[in-house]
Amino acid sequence: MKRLNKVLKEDGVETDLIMLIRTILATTKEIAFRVSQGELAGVLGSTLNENIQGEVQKKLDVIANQLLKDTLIDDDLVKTVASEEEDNAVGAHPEGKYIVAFDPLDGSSNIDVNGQIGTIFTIYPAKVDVPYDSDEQFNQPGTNQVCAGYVLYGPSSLLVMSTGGPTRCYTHDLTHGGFLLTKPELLVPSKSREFSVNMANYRYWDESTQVYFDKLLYTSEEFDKSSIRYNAAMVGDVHRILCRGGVFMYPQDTRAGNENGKIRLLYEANPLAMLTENAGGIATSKGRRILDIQPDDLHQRVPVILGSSEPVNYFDSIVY
Ligand code: AFP
Repeated sequence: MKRLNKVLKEDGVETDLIMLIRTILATTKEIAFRVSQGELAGVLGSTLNENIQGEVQKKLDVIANQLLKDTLIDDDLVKTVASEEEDNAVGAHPEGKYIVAFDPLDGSSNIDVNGQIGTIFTIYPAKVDVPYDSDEQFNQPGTNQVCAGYVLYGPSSLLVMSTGGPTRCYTHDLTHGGFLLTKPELLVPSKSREFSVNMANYRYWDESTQVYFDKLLYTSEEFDKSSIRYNAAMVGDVHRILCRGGVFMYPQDTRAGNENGKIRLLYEANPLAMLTENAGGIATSKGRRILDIQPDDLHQRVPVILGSSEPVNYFDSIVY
């Protein structure tokens, strides 16, 4: 099995980007260790702080955020860092070549129940025409991403990543400490009857979204015998979809603050959309390609549907 470094070199990834990816992954290995220690590490439970989204931060989130932030700020290649857990972009090195955004622990409600969680990251080229410590560094569409990936802390730690080419899956080999290529190219089948959606939000959805689900659940023959699989961790749901197909959805709803759904564009929707597209799936928001959205806020939320092309297109044809 090939090591990550070798694969990246064979893929023609430039050396600086490889170095930066290695820096991020070294930190995720430390996070993986702490996650695996569970309660023994004394890091479960909530702190009393709230993050920018008004959510109570979990201790492990805070630690993962600090680890990633510190390592990235130390790296000369990095100009700016953004995180789900930071109100604003954090300046690192004015001459840095890249900017990095991350969700340190996606699915944090799963931390205390030993459920699936993961770190999502995305790398863009730095802008030269705006200050190095400004949020505006990240006002770039997802099509500008030079690398997107996640590390899933499950029964084994997996890295799923694309540097513009195929979406590849690597497994963390504890015997030598590196990531080994275990699925060279993930391919999302175009059809699937599996759905990842929080159905308890049905009453808050707009009429056309409800109509779609009514068809799906009660009348559509095509989706007869469909199944719901929902993790409350987008990273885990998207991983299943990348492995065997399906659809992840988080539509907008009428609850205060959810007018654009819940999923953050920069460090959730965009990297996971790039991984999905590069595995042959599609990812849209209100009928538009997610990667084409021009962001206007660091913590912008967007309605999301992504995964197998046929059911995603079917949703968009009914709702938009
Ligand atoms: P956190 O990273 O704050 O845990 O948020 C997770 C998430 O954004 C996404 O990963 C889940 O799919 C979604 O929230 C779950 O939201 P609901 O609890 O509203 O279903």
